[in-house]
Amino acid sequence: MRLSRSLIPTLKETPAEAQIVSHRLMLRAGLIRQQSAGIYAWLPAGLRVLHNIANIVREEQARAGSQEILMPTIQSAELWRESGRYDAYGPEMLRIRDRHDREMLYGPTNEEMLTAIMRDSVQSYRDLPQMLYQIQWKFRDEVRPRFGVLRGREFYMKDGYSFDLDYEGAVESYRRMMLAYMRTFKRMGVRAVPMRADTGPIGGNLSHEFHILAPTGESGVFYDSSFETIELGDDAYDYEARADLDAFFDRMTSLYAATDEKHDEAAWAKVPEDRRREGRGIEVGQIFYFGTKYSQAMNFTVVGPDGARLHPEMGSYGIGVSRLTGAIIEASHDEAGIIWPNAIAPFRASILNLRQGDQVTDALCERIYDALGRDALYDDREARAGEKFADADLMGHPWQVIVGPRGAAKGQVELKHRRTGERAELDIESALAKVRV
Ligand code: 5CA
Repeated sequence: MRLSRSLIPTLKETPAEAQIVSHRLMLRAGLIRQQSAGIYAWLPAGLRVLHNIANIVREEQARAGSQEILMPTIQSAELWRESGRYDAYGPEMLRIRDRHDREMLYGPTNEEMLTAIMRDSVQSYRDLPQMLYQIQWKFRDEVRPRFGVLRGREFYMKDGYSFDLDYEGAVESYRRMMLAYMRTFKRMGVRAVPMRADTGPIGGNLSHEFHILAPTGESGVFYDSSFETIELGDDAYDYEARADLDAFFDRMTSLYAATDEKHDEAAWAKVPEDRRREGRGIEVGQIFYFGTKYSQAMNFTVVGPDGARLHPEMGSYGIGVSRLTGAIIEASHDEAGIIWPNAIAPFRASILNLRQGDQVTDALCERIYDALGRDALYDDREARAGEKFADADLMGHPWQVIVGPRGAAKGQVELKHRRTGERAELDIESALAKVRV
């Protein structure tokens, strides 16, 4: 994209309303704009980030055997009365009436809807197990929306659901998702630690939250420092081998890690003192096993192998896709701005034209821009070099291809790596080769 023709409205000033660094940087880098409390519009560069995150989620869900669907954001109150959650959910639920005075709501999650879809479509034990997910907007009327997209009211979530015939199958699905989550976060270039967690309004008695460690996190967390160094999303484990899923789960859960709600002083005391870490985390995902809670309440049964009807065992699995954009920035930035992990960055490189209007410099920039295509953001604005440098650091693309008239005359550019700050004078082909890796 050419910056001169793009809506990437960077800001020099720090917006007064933003209390934490990711919110400030998302506004300053022109990724989002607030529309109402906790409700944001995603501008072109921000939407690229959101799509990059969602696509990694998609690929890893597919590898784990989950099928993508899309359910509506608006749901009927009737559905939620079946499970008893319409009243139980309280003021966090946005309730709406249509023109016929029918009670509707903007979905905060979709356990009821998918249970009803399955009830209509699946009759026999032969149709199970199944895993399905969607990536869709949710609404929760949070008491205190804050920290930008970290705690929004409207937010983008991956919500997945598993249906199994028995407890053993449901545990396998749960472990399968834990492995998928760890691979998902690893590919995003962040470390997320699985922690024993409370289940809240979703229900059930087994749950893990996945936390990116950051001092600005809303949750207090206690964990074994081994989580700072061990391999978290290992490729060696095979989804089709139950023993692998069990071994991975044991590895992840044998080391202590819990949120403050689930913190257990007796177990904590057994962690060697020099490995005890107390800190803060941003919850970027949560998985739940809740058995037959919804299949019973909503009377979803299948005919079992012996002819008797049984209630499928369920779990649900969330990832905060929009929250991740902020969480990744909390974990990866410096004084000058965002430092995007490669897989997430809106563009692989910024091209900085330091002498806009100079024939040789312009021609070289165009050549590089042609070669990189949609992976590059070309700063072709009539602006001072200092401004271009500052904006490129703020926007945080992994590479900056800096083109000035002196280098251009020799067919050379300066290549800067955003994360390390390393700079090198290179000919164009070598610079392109590095950016493309
Ligand atoms: N039904 C289950 C799993 S599909 C569920 O709703 N789980 S959840 O409540 O834990 O939400 C899943 C993820 O969505 C959370 O881990 C978090 O990363 C994200 N999330 C939840 N509330 C918000 C919010 N207000 N703003 C941004 N992200 C949120």
